[in-house]
This record gives sequence, structure tokens and C-alpha cells, in this order.
Amino acid sequence: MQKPTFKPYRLPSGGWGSAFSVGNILRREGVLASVPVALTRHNKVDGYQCNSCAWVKPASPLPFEFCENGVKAVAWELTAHRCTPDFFAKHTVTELLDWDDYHLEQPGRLTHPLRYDAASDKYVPVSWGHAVEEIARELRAVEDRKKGTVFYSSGRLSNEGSYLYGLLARLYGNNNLPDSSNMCHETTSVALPASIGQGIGTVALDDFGKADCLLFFGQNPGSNSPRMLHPLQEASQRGVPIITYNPLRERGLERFLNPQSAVEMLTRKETRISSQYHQVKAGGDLAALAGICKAVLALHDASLAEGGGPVLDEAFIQEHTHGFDTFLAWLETQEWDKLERRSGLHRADMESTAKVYSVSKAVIAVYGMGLTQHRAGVETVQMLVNLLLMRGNMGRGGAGICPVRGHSNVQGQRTVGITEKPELFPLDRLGAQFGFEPPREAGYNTVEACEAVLKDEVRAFIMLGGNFVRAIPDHGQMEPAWRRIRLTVNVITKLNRSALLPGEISYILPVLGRLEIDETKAGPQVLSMEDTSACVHGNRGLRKPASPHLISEIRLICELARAVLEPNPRVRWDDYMQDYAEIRKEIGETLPDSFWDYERRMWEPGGFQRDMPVKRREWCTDTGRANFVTPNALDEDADMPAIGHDVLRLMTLRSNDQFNTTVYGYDDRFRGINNTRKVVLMNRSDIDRLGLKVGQAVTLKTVADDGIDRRLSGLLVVAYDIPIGCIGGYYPECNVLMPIWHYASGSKTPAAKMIPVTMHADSDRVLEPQLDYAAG
Ligand SMILES: Nc1nc2c(c(=O)[nH]1)N[C@H]1C(S)=C(S)[C@@H](COP(=O)(O)OP(=O)(O)OC[C@H]3O[C@@H](n4cnc5c(=O)[nH]c(N)nc54)[C@H](O)[C@@H]3O)O[C@H]1N2
Ligand SMILES: Nc1nc2c(c(=O)[nH]1)N[C@H]1C(S)=C(S)[C@@H](COP(=O)(O)OP(=O)(O)OC[C@H]3O[C@@H](n4cnc5c(=O)[nH]c(N)nc54)[C@H](O)[C@@H]3O)O[C@H]1N2
Ligand SMILES: [Mo]
Repeated sequence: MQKPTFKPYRLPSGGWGSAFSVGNILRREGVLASVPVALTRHNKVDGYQCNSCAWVKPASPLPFEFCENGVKAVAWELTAHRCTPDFFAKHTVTELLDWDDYHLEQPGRLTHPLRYDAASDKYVPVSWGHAVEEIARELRAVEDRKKGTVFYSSGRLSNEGSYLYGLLARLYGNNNLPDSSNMCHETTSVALPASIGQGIGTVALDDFGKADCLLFFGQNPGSNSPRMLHPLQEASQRGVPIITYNPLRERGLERFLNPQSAVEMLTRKETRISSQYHQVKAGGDLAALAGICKAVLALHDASLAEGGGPVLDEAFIQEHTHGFDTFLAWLETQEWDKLERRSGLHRADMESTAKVYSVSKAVIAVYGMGLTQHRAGVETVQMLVNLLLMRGNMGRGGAGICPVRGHSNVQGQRTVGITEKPELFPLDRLGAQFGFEPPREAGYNTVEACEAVLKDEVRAFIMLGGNFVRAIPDHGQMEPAWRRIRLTVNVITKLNRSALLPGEISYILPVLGRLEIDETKAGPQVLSMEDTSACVHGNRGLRKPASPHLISEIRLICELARAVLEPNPRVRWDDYMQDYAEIRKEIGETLPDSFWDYERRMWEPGGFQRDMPVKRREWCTDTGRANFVTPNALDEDADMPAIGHDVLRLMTLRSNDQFNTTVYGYDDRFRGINNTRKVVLMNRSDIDRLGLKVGQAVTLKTVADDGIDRRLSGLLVVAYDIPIGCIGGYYPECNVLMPIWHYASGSKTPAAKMIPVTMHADSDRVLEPQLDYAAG
């Protein structure tokens, strides 16, 4: 491993850095020749849907509709490397527990089903038949099905697989269907229905072409949804102001050079992205947004006083909204000095945003984890909606709210029934369709599933995709508890840490990825998924499977269901696993409003968009109108220990070289950090104030009064452009610091963007002096 370095990155996002990075990864995965061929089918009609993020797949794609991180995700799945039973014969589980996330996935695609053998502390090959039989026996033996069994899934799973998995859980007897979305945009799914009556965003790709102002809160397109930089570039070139609120100056929100444009690459003609950039304090957005709303109001009053027109869209507010007067009264009581303190910004910052906003005719507000992963996340998202409602920026072209979803099918998965909340899925219809009485009690979400595991109430935990134990908070409590679960099943494609925490009985069941040809008796099968703009697309695999021993996720669900459940002639598992069109027919019957003529429409260019009542200004809320939601208080962490002088706010971040817990490498190019993930980004004045030195190793310790010692040592201090009092570290390494009860109220999304911690030096020595940019 090379020495860690820190050198601010001077280049734009995209550009040559992106091209080089892609070349490196293709070489490392041994797919230099094959992946470029596959990429011509990437996000194309009759091709496959990118397995990285959920960003919109346009109706008229670019010749190369992919980005650097999409290529990494494709190369990751199509890698030439294989993790065979030989690998497991060489390494015990205890030994592998010392490996980091990167090295665990490096051996490549898993090739055989494996069962944990406690005597040798190794995973050994097993037949699919034996695996299904034993798992089914264990699931049937669980006494309390409501409490004892959990069905987790990660948002990569197709619509077809998700629908069957939800059906399996409900026929089995519970709604314990936590998913990655519980750690992600659950805040959105709670905030938006109360505000506007739909749990998903309201804009389509073409709205970006019509908007005349974009607001960006806590989302990092340069790393996490790079194809979005194309519409942003186009907007910027049209002169559209792009206003960003983010504690970090993320390169993708500053400058972009389109790596697919030969002219731009040769002339190095980059585009400025944000026209205003406000480095809000972590967790300061609620206050910042309140300040912007207050300033808009002041502009309205001033305009009227001068005999001008209204700034507020009074007709819209009158006809379409509820709660405006209460909101107004609350805004008037908010003092500027408090708003400044809480946001870490100046009044002038918020006023300058209000000024641009109040003359724009069509505004889109984009947001991501920077808003949702906070204790006050729900109220913050609702405050962003309030701002849009003030000028009627909802339900018309070029305007609306745009939560940027994470996993490539996380949104579709919820649509077709992966939810622990019974009210979110038409259970009556489902029951009538399949002749059973679905369970009506709420199931476990992610946090509740973890709490049940800590109480030793869970007997069986199925993980369909993902890396649950690594993605959740509180590793120090969760990992030992995990080993007390009787049955854990890891349905995965590469080895990860969750699989290394076996209970009494544990399986690794390797499956096909969506880029692979899924051939059944009925011929090659296709899948479908929904992007962040609620458009549903078909997906056709194109590569030979990584191993002849892999089966599809759908076949596994069907085999398990047949072995666990009482026979029910209305549920045709045998047909579903051969012909996925049969599953789509069932989805169409349960959800006819969205999925009529599914089989044909999923191949339309750009997919088909699910119904969005807000587009017609129909509000499916309790009041029948769009609600201005007034927050309870601006104390974003009222029930946390007071943020004192030496308590810092830790944001857990993604590098440019990872997909969630999958670590592609140790470089975070745009942030200038190379060859390491063991760093903590700090403001230089905090470093001085705490008597620390750049390059020194430090320990972070969580401030909490529950008697549990949560700490992480050996992080190297990096002096960074980050607001005073805020620090940054990488997810998932820092999850050990996050208490399980530290989540957004209302949604229980873990509050990963603001963990209160203290910090002390591990020793006086400066280990990596070269990490000081000033010294280099
Ligand atoms: N390449 C790649 N793509 C991905 C992923 C990946 O890991 N790698 N993950 C996928 C998934 S599942 C998801 S959910 C999305 C996540 O994508 P994002 O929503 O972009 O998530 P993060 O990178 O966690 O954080 C986003 C930004 O929030 C900022 N931030 C932190 N705290 C605050 C705050 O208090 N206020 C504000 N305004 N900003 C804040 C951070 O500086 C960062 O720029 O990306 C998806 N796409
Ligand atoms: N501190 C902190 N914690 C966080 C976050 C944060 O920002 N900060 N973000 C949260 C968010 S937004 C999310 S979405 C979660 C992510 O939580 P998860 O979705 O559970 O985690 P991933 O890292 O995406 O899962 C990676 C694993 O998925 C498996 N896999 C990949 N492709 C496939 C496939 O096609 N089929 C199957 N069956 N398996 C596959 C591979 O074996 C791989 O090891 O983490 C959350 N945790
Ligand atoms: Mo996510």
C-alpha cells in the first residue's frame, strides 16, 4: 500500500481524471476488452439498467449513457475474478474478519452455495437442495413468526424479485420487510406524503430543461449520480442559477468537464456548476431554509410596500395549500441571530438565495442524504417543500421536488411491496388476489429489526442482497448480537462482512447479477426497475453467468416459498420462476393504476412513468391540499447532549471510490485524498483549538449517555475546507460510532450526517506529516 497523500484536486469533475480512473478499474478487474462492449447496452432500450445509482434513464440516451462510477459498478459485477470454495478452504472466518471491506470483495464473484461449518470455522460447499431444505425447516420452526423472522432486502433487487419477496413474507405471516431505503430516503417517504400526498419526487428529466433555478441540498452528484451532471451542465450553460447548500465544496457541484465530449476534453473547456455555494453547518439546513423562507417573505412585503406585485404565489397558496398562516406566524418569530448560529451562515447568504429564488419562475429543489440522515430530517425536507410552495413551484413544468434515490431499484422495490408499513401497500387486493389474509400489524424497519436482534428475539434473518450488518449503526453492539441469531442467510454476489458473522446456521447463497443472462426453461428472462423519476424500465442481461452454479434471486425466492409455505394453488411459484412475465401480470393485478400493459410499456424509450397526482395538482393528503408543515422547534438535536465546545459534529461520507459498503479503492479523487480511508477531515482552526496536528492519529468517541463506549482510533487528521465544529469521516468505517437510537424522528433513518463526538490524540507523534497540504 502506498503512503496516504492529500493534495487538493485542481481538475473539474468528469474530464481526464474520470477517464483514467475507468481505465484503471477495467484493468484491475481483468475486463479491459469485455466491459467496453457491454457498455454499449448500458441504460439503453433492450439493454440493461445500470446497477449503480437510480438516476433517470433518458428516453434519448447519449451514445454512451454511462459515467465513471457506473463503469466501476459494471466492472465490479462482470469481473474476471472468482471467489471459489478453494478460497474458503484456505481461510477461516475468524481470519477473514481481520480483512477490510475492499479486500473481502477483491477475490471476485462467489461461485457456489456455502454453509458455515463451526468445527473448522470455514464455509464449505453445499448443494442448493440441501440449503433450501434446511432454511425452510428452520423458518417453519420459528415459533413467533411475527417477531422471529426478518426478510431484509437491498435496493438493487428487481421489481419482480421484490414483489415475490414481499408476498413470501406476508404469506409466511409478517411484514418484517426492512430494506436499505430505511437507512436512506425513508425520511422522504415520511415527509413528502404529509406535505404533498405522494412519497416520491415530482419531477421528470425534461423538467430540468425547463427550470430556471436549481436548489441543491446535501447531495453529491459528482460521485453518487454523475450522469446528472449532464442536465446540470446544460442548465448552467443556459444561464440557470444553481444554488448549493453543502458543508463541503464538492467538485461535481463546482465544475464539470464532459468526458464524453471530444471537444471539451481536448480544449479542457469546463462548465461552472453552482452559481452560489453556501457551506452550511452539518444539520444546519432547517435553520438555513427557515432563513430563506423568511427572506422571501420580507421581499414580498417590501415589493407590496413599494407598490410592486406579490412575490408569493398568492393564488396557489389560497387554492392549493393549507397551514400557511401558522407557518407565517412561526417564521415571524424566528430571530436572525438564531438562524445564523444554527446554520453557520450569514443572513446575507440566505437573503441572496431568496433574491434569486423570488425572481425565478420554475424552481427544482434537489436533495440527498445531507438532509435525510438527520434527527430533524423529516422536518427539514418539509421545510424545503414549504419554500417551493411559497411560489407555487409544485405541479407545473420545470418545478418541483427531486429526492435523488440511491440504489438502482430502491424506489421500485417500495412500489411493488417491500415495506414494513401495511398501509403503504394494498393488502386487501393482495389478499383477494391470492386468497389469504395478509398480516396487518406493522413489521420491523431496519432500526427496529436491529433492536429485536439486540433483544435476542430474532431466530432467522434473511438478507436478500446488501451488506446489512455493515450498513447499519452500532457495529460494536450489533456484531456480537448477530452471532446469536440461529439462522442467517446471505444472498449475495461477493463476500462481505455480514457473511462473516455466522450464527448457529449460516449460508452464503450466490446469485446472478442483472447484467447476466438469466435462462430458464421458458428461455432468457428479463427484469424491470424504476428510476428516481418513477419511470419503469426493462432490463435484459447480456453476459454469461459468473458460474454455472448460480441461480437467480427469483428462483431462490420461489424455491424457498415452495418449501416453507402451505401449498396455495393461487400462488404459482413454479410458473413465476420459469416465466417472469407471469410475475409482472400479478403486479399488474395488484397495482393496475401504475402497471397496466406492463409487459409492453417497460420497453418504451425512457420507460413509463408511474402516476403522480401532484403533477395535476391533486393532493392526496389529510387536508386534500398541499400542507405547509411548521416544525416543532429549531433545536435540531434537542434530545442529544448539548453540542459544547469540544463536541464535534461528525458527518459520515461516501468517497468517490465506493458504492456503499463496496469499496472500489482507497482514493477519494475529488477531495484530494489518496491511498487511505482512515482520515478525519477537520477545519484548521479546530485542529489548533484542540491542540492537534495534521497527520496525527486520533480517536473519536461518541458523546452519549447510555453507558456504551463507542470509539474509533487511528484516524489521521487532514486539514480541510469544512465548517468549524464539523468533521468528516468515511462510511461504513465510522458506523461503529453511531448509536442505534440516533435516528430521524418520524422515519427512523439513522442520523449518519451528524454524530456528536469528542476527539483526542492517540500519541504525540505525527505519523503522516505529508498529509498537510501546506507542507506539500
Ligand atoms: N458511486 C456511488 N454512487 C452512489 C452511492 C455510492 O456509495 N457510490 N450510493 C448510492 C446510495 S444508496 C445513495 S442513498 C446515494 C447517496 O448519495 P448522496 O445523497 O449524495 O449521499 P452522501 O454522499 O452520503 O452525502 C451527500 C452530501 O451531503 C453532504 N452533507 C452532509 N451533511 C450535510 C448537511 O447537514 N447538510 C447539507 N446540506 N449537506 C450535508 C455531504 O457533504 C455530501 O456532499 O448515492 C447512490 N449512488
Ligand atoms: N454511516 C452511514 N451509514 C449508512 C449510510 C451513510 O451515508 N452513512 N448510507 C445508508 C444507505 S443510503 C444505504 S442504501 C445502506 C446500504 O446498505 P446495503 O444496500 O445493505 O449495502 P450495499 O453496500 O449496497 O451492499 C453491498 C453488497 O451487496 C451484494 N450485491 C451486490 N449486487 C448484488 C445483486 O445483484 N444481488 C444480490 N443478491 N446481492 C448483491 C454484494 O455482495 C455486496 O457485498 O447503507 C446505509 N448506511
Ligand atoms: Mo441509499
